[in-house]
Amino acid sequence: MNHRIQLDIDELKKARDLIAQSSRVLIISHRNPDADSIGANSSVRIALESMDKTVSSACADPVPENLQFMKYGDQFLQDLTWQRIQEYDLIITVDCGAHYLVKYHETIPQILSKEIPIINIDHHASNDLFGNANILDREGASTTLVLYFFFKFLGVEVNTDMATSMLAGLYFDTGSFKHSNTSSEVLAVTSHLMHKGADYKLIVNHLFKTTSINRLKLWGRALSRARLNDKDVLVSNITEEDLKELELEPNDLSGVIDYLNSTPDSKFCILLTEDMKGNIKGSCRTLRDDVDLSKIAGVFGGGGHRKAAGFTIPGHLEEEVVKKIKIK
Ligand SMILES: [Mn+2]
Repeated sequence: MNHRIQLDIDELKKARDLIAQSSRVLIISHRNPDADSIGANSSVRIALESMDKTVSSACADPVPENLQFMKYGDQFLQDLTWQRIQEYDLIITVDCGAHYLVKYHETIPQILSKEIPIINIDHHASNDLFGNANILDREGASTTLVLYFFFKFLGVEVNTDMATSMLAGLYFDTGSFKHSNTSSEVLAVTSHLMHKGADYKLIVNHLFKTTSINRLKLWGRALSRARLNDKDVLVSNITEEDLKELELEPNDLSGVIDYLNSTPDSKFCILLTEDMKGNIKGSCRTLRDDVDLSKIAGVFGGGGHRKAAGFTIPGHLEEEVVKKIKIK
């Protein structure tokens, strides 16, 4: 795939005006944040501070420890109230592939009412344009790649810390430059970010070389349970019991899906995980161009991209259910 980022010029201008009119900005990453969402938040925050704005970062879920190496990665607000949010005159959401991934609206519905204007910056096919301005490329490799061109439009100079945060997002969302979204543009921007001082080694050490023995064991369980069902879907699962035994969290499975998604014999792969909160999380990946996983995940109320998507449904991975949905 050799996609090039295309952003709507009217939306860019709207966003620029909203930023110009603002003085206190709240940047929100999606629930269960990943490196792209945190990298985007960090780089937008640095950019806005260079414009003398007062900025806070927020996420409804805690920032995983291995993402806190990015500037401001350890300074995220988690609990918010409407009263607190009203201190801001602009909200920017980053990498939120649909409005509900903001999560705060579940307890603070006003947050998405646009009473405080919203700039929605994202790269998911599933984005439902919930912002006053929507800076979006539905086929972009990462939100930080979209930001690279947004900053260019705004005339913001990329400094070293921004470059590291932006490259972290790009590195993560391209599966360390292995996924099919790794275009010539991705590599050109990567080169430019490294030229700007992005710390590639720091990124690799935190996003890839962070594996504990128990984590390897968990991955081993996920890999050894891989099976092809009668529809040529490769399926594996991890239960709450697995996670408890190894004293790990669902986040510790991040990355294993790329190994499940390396068999050309399967149409797509799906990893079902109990999230320890009474839900089953499904992560789907495919190598094929003729499968649209965002649609398949959509059937279960989830979303994402054509080649990478996910969903969450309430329930447990009981033997009976596993049989019924033919994943054995
Ligand atoms: Mn992303």
